[in-house]
Amino acid sequence: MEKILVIGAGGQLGTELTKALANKYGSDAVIASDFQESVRSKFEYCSFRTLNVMDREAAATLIKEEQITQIYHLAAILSASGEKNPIQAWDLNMGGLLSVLELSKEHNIKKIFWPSSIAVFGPDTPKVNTTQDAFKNPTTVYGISKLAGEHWCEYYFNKYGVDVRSLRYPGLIGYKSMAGGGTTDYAVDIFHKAVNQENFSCFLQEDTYLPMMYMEDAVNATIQLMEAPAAAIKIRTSYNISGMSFSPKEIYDCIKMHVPNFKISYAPDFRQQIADSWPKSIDDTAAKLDWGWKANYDLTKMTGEILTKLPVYFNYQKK
Ligand code: NAD
Ligand code: AKB
Repeated sequence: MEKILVIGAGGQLGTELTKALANKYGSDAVIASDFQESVRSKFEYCSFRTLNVMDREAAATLIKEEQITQIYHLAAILSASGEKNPIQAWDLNMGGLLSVLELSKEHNIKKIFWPSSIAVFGPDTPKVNTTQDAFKNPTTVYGISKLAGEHWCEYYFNKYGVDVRSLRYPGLIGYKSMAGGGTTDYAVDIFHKAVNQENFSCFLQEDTYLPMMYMEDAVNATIQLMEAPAAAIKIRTSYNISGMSFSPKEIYDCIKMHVPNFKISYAPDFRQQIADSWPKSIDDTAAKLDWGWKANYDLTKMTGEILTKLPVYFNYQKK
């Protein structure tokens, strides 16, 4: 039987991915873990263990005790938080990954998933339909850690046969969990303001295009990648995947069709520079060819779905 450990399960992605894994493989097959005990209540449907990924001994004990066969390692400090605490971001993003890779080698873990990001690209990368192998000169500590992490994954695969798989996620947008510490977070926050009939102040300029993806597509891509036969995974750094691309003005206009009184203003801050260094859109031909990836959601379909489901999910009262 598979036994899947999700590290950093309490965050924006883990909240939804862990549930999808439990739905697919059964609740008994999934252990959610996070260093924040406070997220335990999100995981009433499966086991939860408090784990700091930097505590190698504790992680090794958990892996042995629970006979873990797969690891999804999600714990990281994202782009905007990383610029405030660069050394801490490097320590967690690199130290956590290296620890998981070593443990996977030592304990013969069958498969590992580790997310990379569009943050591996930099200001000199061609911005439109950025290709898999486009030039990369990341300027954030987050992007540097993801680019180095991609190469560590490839190294462990080539040198030790560790079956580690990875996706370069764009900004992820879902309605079941809040985003925190990233540059794309505005595209999650804007929906909460809209359904609560509050004005939204955007920290990016209105014409800042970024690659984005609906959470359901991201979760499906992740499970599809992990289910693919090993021989189909030809890229062992990380795959580009694409969902949609839009600017703050475009998502605002789309929401306004459902919420006519919704108002936005723009107050760009330090995150503008980060956004300006990233691609506007992504070419994901390799993921399509190698393991059949295809996104299901565009901006219109995602917006309609979130505006319907978010108020019910968070029990927001109509004003
Ligand atoms: P998040 O910040 O919402 O969640 C991270 C989780 O990790 C949190 O619950 C946190 O408590 C936990 N954590 C932090 N330090 C830990 C530690 N030392 N030990 C154990 N747990 C720890 O992040 P997210 O948005 O869910 O992102 C998950 C992964 O996906 C990250 O690797 C991120 O880089 C990647 N990613 C996310 C996005 C996005 O838009 N959300 C885009 C690209 C890549
Ligand atoms: C961030 O904005 O830092 C993340 C990402 C694109 O990696 N959402």
